[in-house]
Order: sequence, then structure tokens, then C-alpha cells
Amino acid sequence: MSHDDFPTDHPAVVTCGLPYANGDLHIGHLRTYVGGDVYARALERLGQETAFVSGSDMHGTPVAVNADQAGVSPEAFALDWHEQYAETFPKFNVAFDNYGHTHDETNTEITQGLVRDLEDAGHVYEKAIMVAYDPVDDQFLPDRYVEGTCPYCGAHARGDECDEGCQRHLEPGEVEDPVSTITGNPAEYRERTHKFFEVSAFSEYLSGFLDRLEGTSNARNQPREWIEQGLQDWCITRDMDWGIEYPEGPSGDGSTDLVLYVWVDAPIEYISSTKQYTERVGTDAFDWESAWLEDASDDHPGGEIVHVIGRDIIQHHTIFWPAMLEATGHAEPRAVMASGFVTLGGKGFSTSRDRAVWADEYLDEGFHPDPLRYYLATNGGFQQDVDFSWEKFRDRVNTELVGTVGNFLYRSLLFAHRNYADAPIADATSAEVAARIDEAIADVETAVNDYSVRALGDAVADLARFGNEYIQHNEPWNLVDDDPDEAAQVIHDCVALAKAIAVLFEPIAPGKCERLWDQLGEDGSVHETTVAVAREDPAGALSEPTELFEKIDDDRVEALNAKLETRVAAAESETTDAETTDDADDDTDMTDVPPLSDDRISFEAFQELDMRVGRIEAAEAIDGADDLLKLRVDLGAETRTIVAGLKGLHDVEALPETRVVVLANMEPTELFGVESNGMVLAAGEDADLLTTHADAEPGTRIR
Ligand code: B3M
Ligand code: ZN
Repeated sequence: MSHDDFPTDHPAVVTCGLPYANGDLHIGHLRTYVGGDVYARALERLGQETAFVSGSDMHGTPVAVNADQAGVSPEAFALDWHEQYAETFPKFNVAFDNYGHTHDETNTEITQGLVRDLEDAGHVYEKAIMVAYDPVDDQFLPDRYVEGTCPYCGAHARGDECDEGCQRHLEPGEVEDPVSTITGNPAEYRERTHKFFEVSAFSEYLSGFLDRLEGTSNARNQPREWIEQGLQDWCITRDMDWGIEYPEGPSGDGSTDLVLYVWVDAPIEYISSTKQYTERVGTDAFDWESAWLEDASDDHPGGEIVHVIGRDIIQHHTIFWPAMLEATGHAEPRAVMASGFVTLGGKGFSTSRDRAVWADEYLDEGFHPDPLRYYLATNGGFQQDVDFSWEKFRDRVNTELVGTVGNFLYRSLLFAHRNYADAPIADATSAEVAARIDEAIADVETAVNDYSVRALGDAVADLARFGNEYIQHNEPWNLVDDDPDEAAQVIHDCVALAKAIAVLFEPIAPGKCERLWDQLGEDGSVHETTVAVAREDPAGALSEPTELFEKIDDDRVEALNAKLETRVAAAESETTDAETTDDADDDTDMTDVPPLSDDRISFEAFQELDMRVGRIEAAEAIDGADDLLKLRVDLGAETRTIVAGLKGLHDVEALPETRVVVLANMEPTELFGVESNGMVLAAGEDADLLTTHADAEPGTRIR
């Protein structure tokens, strides 16, 4: 890897986190895939040799538990979903160069080889640990087969992650009060010997790696804290049948009846998928080894590896994975882009309650994929959470895609077609417009080097805005008769701008830009062009244009909302899905309510809590903090600054004037450089704010 600006001389590999092959994809899942696809296309636009790869994650308990419920084998279950994903991604113009899966031969071989290399390098050891076991059902309970209490924060947690609390990865044996998710039986801990990868030996390397790492800042900041707290070694085996078998050791004594932990073979699929791409296109087109293998003797630093992931899997990609790569002579990732989550109308998606806009459903409604790509890519910074609602979607489509980009293209091309079709328009693009196009190209280059998918979209929207002002200001329709040369120049400039938009907008709206390319009478595919083509004179052989983007009207939005509400109500009335095992972004199941505490406190103890009615005066995001808002809260006697984990869960603009309940004598604490003086009380995963029933004045004591 280099740290030179893109494009570099090394091959790049852009990867997307592998979806677990265990259920339908909704539009929230699409954010990282669209982000990765936009980024990979943009790199290619700069002339960077790029492979864009991913695959389905077939193993582990997220798949096995759902397969159990469906009553089929994990293999058949996962393959089925894998095939569906492989069909769905291209429908959203997410065009992987290779989309494999973790259970195929390539990945099995590479994974077992890599684990052997880890062993050979002395980085793996055996240790007896306590693992959860169901004595009634007589089976071990790895990962999602067990639930309990997080030992770090006390939240309800899965066996392998504190998904509802502090988000930590949990090692086997860590979750407290374990209960089997299959039978509901209380589990016990039994001793078993497992294999551990010595991650702690890489602390120093990883600190340096994080200093070099590019991408989004959340991917550097969070892991730094984990390293400071001291890294634990990582258990890489599981008591399961489903997974990649632990390889025989070099002396033959390493064989075990264990499988590898899913998080070992999952990222290795990034390598395997790249290898499969090379096998298909040949090493001249793309050489997977020069991308993934580090060869210092050859002054060969490996490729530019860019991982695009959701922010819940930062730890795996910035600690475990780079340590594995470093230990086995692989290239170091150059960047990790970790996206925020997508919420639906301000709340989490819930697959069990059908509270989702499904990927297929979006297409079945007749929507083109590109407007959704634009929305997901540009509605917020990559690390911020993005809220989707049909209203917000309508607004951005109607204002920006139809009103700004589409409007400029249609009015320019229609005018040009009517007056100049087939005729050369003017000799060259004017200096003013050529300079503006150069500026847009520079914006795109900066966006790529800043890993900002949103800035890519903004660069084009700004260019179209300029186009609208340009045509409006120069009024070519008034010049056609009086000054035909000047009219021809203006319209030539507009067509040149349209061509530049086609080239620069292709990463975000590839389908629409191919159509625009056709309308412009240009040869071949816009996908094959690089940014330099945005500066070339347009072909000029225009066909009759049609509008590129369609407006969404209010009735449509109402109908779509009504459909969603009806479905959610129907799903909620079927209360039988207590055992659902949804993705991390799912709402908490109501059946998860923990038992009431037996530890009683005295009235005096309660009196020590100084709880007050507060009124939020102002709310704003805090730079660098994924979940936090800075609130100014009127507590009657004084106004306090309070930091609260409400970001992405509440509409920031709607918060002022909300009445809340505040624990006023909470110790002050500093979060992201802001001193928080009190705690705003809220219920559950969605941070449902506690408020008062009538209008108790700010400062009123709660008793
Ligand atoms: N299969 C999905 C997730 O936890 C998981 C990603 C693997 S990436 C190597 O988001
Ligand atoms: Zn926790």
C-alpha cells in the first residue's frame, strides 16, 4: 500500500462487509453496498485499477440459528440466501467484480492455509475456557445460541456481542447469567479447550497501523481506546458443526473437532473473492497476489485495500483482521470506511415486525435504483446515521434529482436538440464553463481522497446548479434569432456541462448516466470513461431527450406510508415471534424484558436522586461522536449542558421545547470534549424520552 493520492500505481481492492446469508435485505442493508460501489466506481473514474469484491457470510450462529428455525440445513439455507443476494445487488447497480461466499472451496483453502500460517508463526495457542452449555439439551451454546448480561455494561447481550449496550465483542464465557436461545433453559459453563490467536502481541503494531489508517475517523478513534484498555487474545474456534474445519496442524496433532469462528473466515473472503476475480479475468487484468501479498524485498507494498463496512464491525476490521494480515505477510489495509446506520422514520428497522422497506419491495414499487443510491450516498456524511422516510426521499428526489440535475439536463438538451440536432454547435467550450468543469473534476478527486461519498454527489449537484444559473442568465432562447453564434456557444456549453455530469455522476447514478450518455449521442458506455473525458467536447449528435428523473407526488408517499403501517400492525399482532434472531439493527423484542429486580432500595435512597423536569432549549450534534447530541436544558433554577445518546434516534430539529426528565445530581462527565452536567432519562433501545403528562414547570422535582 502507498499513502499517495489516488490514483496510484498499485492495484486497489474495495471490499464490502459480507452480509450474513440469513434473511431478506432491506434498504438499510444497502447503505454500505451502495457506498462501496459508488466509491469503487469513483476510483475507477480516476483511472485507479480497482477490484470491487464481496461475498455472502455463510457460517456462524447468525446463519445456523435461523436455519434451525426454518428447519433446514445451514448449508441449504445459506446457499439459498446467497443466490438471492447475488441477484439483488446488480438490481441496485451494485456491480461487484466478484461476489463469492465463505463456504466455497477457494475460501476454505485460503482460510485453512492462513490459519496454518498463524500456527506456524507461533501465534496460536490452546487454552481451557468455560463455554456455555445446555445440560438439558446436551449441547454447547456458542455465540448467538446463548444470551445473558454484558459483564461490561450490564445490558442484555448476545453470547458474542453486546448488541444492545456497549457494542463490545464478547469472548466465549464472558456473558453472565447465560440462557439458551434455543430452549430458553438456563445454561451452565463447562470447560473446553479452544484455540486462541495472540492478538495482544500485536498491540504496538496495531497502534501504528491506526496512525496510518485512512478512511472515516470513527474507524480510528474507537479501536485506539480498546488498545489503550489492553487487548485480549481472541478465541478462534467454536463447538459447532457448521463452519470451516480447523486445519490439521503441521505435525498432525493440531486436528480438533472444532470449527473456525465465523469471524476468522469471513474477512478472508475478501482475499478469496479477489482471487476468484483474477481466475476469471487473468492476472494481466487484475493480479490478486500483488494486491494482497506484501513483499518488502521487492519494494512491493501490496495493494490499496479499502474496506467499506457498518460501524458495528469496526473492531473486527481494525484489530483482529489487520493482526491476522500482519501475522501472515499480507498487505495492510489502507482505509476503513465505517458507515452509520440507517433508521426508518427515526426508528430502527425491525425485520421481525416487518418494519422495513425491503430491497425487492422498493424495486417492485417501480422505483429506479439510482434515486435510492443518491439518497443513501448523500443524505449525510458516511459515518453519520441516515434516516429514511418516504417523505424525505420524495423531497430530495423532487428538489435535487428532478429540480436541479434533471431540470438542467432536460431544458438544455431539449433546446439543443430542437435547434442544433446533428449540427456542430460551437467550436469549443467557453473558458468559463471549461474552468467550472475542471473545478468539478477537482472536487471529485478530493472527495475520493477524503473517502467522502457524499461529496461526490455534492460535486455534481453543484455543477448542475451552476448549469441552471448559466442557462438562465444567458437566455439562449432570446439569442437564437439575434445572435445565433452566441446562442450556439451557450448551448454548446450546456451540452458540455451535461456530458461532464454524465461522467462525474456515473458512480452514484450509473443507470441514469448511461441513458444520458445515449441522449448525448456519445459512443460506448459512460462506465468506461475516466474523469478526463468530462473535459472533452461533446459529440453533438443529440437524440430527443426524455426526462431522466421522475417526480414523486404526495399521494404516492401517503400510499407507501399506509402500506408500511398496515404491515407493521399485522406483524405486531402476530406476537409469536419471540425467538426471532434478527440483525444487530433490529429493535429490541418485547419478549426480552428482563425480570424485575429483587434488590429493593429505601425511600431515602430514592430521595438522593435529584430528578427534575427539564425543557430542551437547543440540540446539536457533537463532532466525531456517532450517537451523541449536546443539549441545552432549562432546569428552572439554571440551564445545563447535557450530552445524551439520542443521535439518530430523534429528529434533532424537533427536540427543542420537548419536556424531559433529568437526573440533575449525576456526576459531571466529559464526552468528546463536552462537559455533561446531568442525565436525560429515556426508555429502551429507541431512547423513548421520559416526559411529563401535563405542563409541570422546568425545575419541578420528581417524587
Ligand atoms: N457477516 C455482518 C455484520 O456483522 C458480517 C460481516 C462480515 S465482514 C467480514 O455486519
Ligand atoms: Zn455491554
